[in-house]
Amino acid sequence: MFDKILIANRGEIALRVIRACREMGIRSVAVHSTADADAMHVRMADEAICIGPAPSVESYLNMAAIVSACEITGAQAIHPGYGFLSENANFVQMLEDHDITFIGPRAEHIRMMGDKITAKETAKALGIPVVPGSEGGVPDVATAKKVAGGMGYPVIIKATAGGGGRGMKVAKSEAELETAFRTARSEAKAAFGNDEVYIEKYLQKPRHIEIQVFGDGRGNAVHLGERDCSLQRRHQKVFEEAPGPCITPEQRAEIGAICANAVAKMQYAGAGTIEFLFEDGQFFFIEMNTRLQVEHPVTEGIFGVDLVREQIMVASGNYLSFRQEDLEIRGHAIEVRLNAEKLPNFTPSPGKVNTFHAPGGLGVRMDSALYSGYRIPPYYDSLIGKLIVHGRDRPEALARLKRALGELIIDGIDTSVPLFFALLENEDILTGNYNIHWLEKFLANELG
Ligand code: MV4
Repeated sequence: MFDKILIANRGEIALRVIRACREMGIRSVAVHSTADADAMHVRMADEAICIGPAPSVESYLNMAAIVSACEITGAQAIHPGYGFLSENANFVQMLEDHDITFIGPRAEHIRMMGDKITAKETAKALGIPVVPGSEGGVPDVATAKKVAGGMGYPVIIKATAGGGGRGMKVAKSEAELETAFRTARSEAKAAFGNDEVYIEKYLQKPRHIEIQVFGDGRGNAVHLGERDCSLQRRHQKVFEEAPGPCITPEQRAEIGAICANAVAKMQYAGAGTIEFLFEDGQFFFIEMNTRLQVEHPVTEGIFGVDLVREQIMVASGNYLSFRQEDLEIRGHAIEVRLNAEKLPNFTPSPGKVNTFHAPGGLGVRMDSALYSGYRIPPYYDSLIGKLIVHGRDRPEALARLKRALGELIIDGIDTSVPLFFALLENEDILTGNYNIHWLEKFLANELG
């Protein structure tokens, strides 16, 4: 086992990893930008090292500085958290050259899933149901028309190098196809330096259901059920729950087994998420994320496992500490993302937090790097914490969420908390009756 791990991240996820390290008797090294000298992760880690100025490209994305920080402190492994370098195959290769262990999958799997066409082909070959669409990339408008005409409109054009909603265009009819195709291409070129696109049948009212998987890199793998992350605004999740309110135990067992088998066959190592669109009782693969996700705590809540501990165990060469039959769902968990944003336009609201008081009590978990007197810097994303609740069933989790939000005090900045009070009054939310478009419509009608 490692005796020192460097955390190449900041904020609540850095704390999350430091906590797992401490429980495992592993020393932790925080890295930080000059803007984060007073950040909580710097205070909570056993050691801290400054890796550059405020902009992320010069600090949290600065691979050479992070490797140097490892060499100086003697850390044997790096946990990347989410975002930043967590899905950067070149970083993983660089660490290999320096004999530093990356706590995550191998570079080949990160690269494979980063290319969305290869990801889809791999998924399909492994028996995962995929969205109907083009065979690989679509080189020109004429081919696009042939492909789209063959499967029927509407269609969606996506960037091969994209993901997470960037560089997508919908065409409702052949009349819209040429413009959609050309726009998708040029946006892909501008955003990713790669203009390759592919086409899929556009699903009109799906839910976003993602399956948590875990492999040990030696052909053993499990699934930890699904999360419903349909409530998103501009491709940012705001509310996530597990289990999915519309997924039956039979559907979970079936898609879960398919995913676990695929991950085992790939010899995938560590935590992963297989993303699906779910419509009319059917799952359609869209992407795989090769990292720990922001919303992992809802899965931890219902399965009672520590996913970060497991990542560290597997990275240091251990087999998975649980088998599929050991994993049983208990109750229901919900996470809400607390952002430093001013409603109704979600304008970033950094600045000084005069008072921070976290809620507590049975079934309440607050993952946040805030403290009273902390000044939120303007350079990074607006996530300032996650409130996760667990209950014996969904109604209990919802009631607990409302109670916990009532105890939370974040004074001095604007936050997204009022949105959650509004959601908790809504019949569709209370019954689980929502899809990927629900939140945008709600915001346009109720908060606009
Ligand atoms: C789709 C889709 C409908 N049909 N693909 C957006 C993010 C990226 N991960 C995939 N996305 C979508 N792909 C097909 N074939 C609709 C979306 C989509 C979406 C997906 C999940 C959550 C929120 C969304 C919001 C708008 C569009």
